Amino acid sequence: MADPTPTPAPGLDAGLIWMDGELVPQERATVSVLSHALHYGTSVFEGIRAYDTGSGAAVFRLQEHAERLLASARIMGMPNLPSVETIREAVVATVRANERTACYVRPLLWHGPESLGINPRGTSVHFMVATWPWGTYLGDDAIREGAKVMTSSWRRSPPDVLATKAKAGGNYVNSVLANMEARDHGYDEAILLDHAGFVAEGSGENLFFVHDGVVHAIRHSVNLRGITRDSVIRIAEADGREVREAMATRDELYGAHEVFMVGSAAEVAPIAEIDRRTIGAGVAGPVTLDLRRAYLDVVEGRDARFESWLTRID
Ligand code: PPE
Repeated sequence: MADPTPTPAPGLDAGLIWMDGELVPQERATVSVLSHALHYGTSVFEGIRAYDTGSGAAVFRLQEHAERLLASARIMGMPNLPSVETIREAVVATVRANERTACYVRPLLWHGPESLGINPRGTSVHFMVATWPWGTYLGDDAIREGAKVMTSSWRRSPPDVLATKAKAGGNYVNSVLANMEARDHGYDEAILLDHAGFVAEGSGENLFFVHDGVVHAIRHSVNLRGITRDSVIRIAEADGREVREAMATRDELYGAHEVFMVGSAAEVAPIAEIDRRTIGAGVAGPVTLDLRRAYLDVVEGRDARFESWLTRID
């Protein structure tokens, strides 16, 4: 018989989890198998990082993440939502209760178990926040040497197929398929094209390329409006770099001087190889490494110009 108490995955130690207004131990933060979200992917989530600033933890761009969580929920038509303030307070309370310094933060809203069938109306909406330590997303080797990535055979969904601006659980089946394909073939990550064949994004990251010193951020189409993408653009501009938004084909990336991925989990991650073609010198490029350093200075509280992006936990 199945054990009714789910055992936490080894390595995923979330400690105390915020569940609908209270902090409960991970073992008790469980849901019904009849939850609508489990059957139909009707959840929305965020991925945030808190960093060790040397004088306590700081959550990076909490306001923007809370706002995007609510925007995703509204796109999905979820009722009875917490306020931005409640989301912020829940994140701060969870980071503080677990005495985290650096961690990943995962807020989630989902439809509960009161009824099944496609229409979620009539189900309750729940809110949780979990935190856990999470090292480099693509692995230390990928950061040091540059990631090896492949163009996925899976496309990003067109905007009239899925609500691509909602960070919704169900949308991530697309990312899961692409990421599994890439990993199964020995690559670190997948790049997904859009329905027209232009570069969209990674399975969990936005993309940039550098050509002749100019930083190009892949334009929003069916990709997520990334908060790291926005941060990197603003940091690069503040440091006097020229930044453009651009569409790109996959072969444009092959010929770029540098390509890198950004995301809350991935931070700023160099790409050394796409589809077995060497990018630039085949190592983490100088502009990428400079932007990565600048980004880490900001998130770890060493750059006073961007202090307003940090929510410091006393
Ligand atoms: N695109 C996708 C598809 C995506 O999932 C993310 C974040 C981004 C772009 C970058 O967005 P932002 O974090 O706001 O800069 N991916 C999150 C989930 C990763 C996961 O494995 O789960 C993240 O980075 O937290």
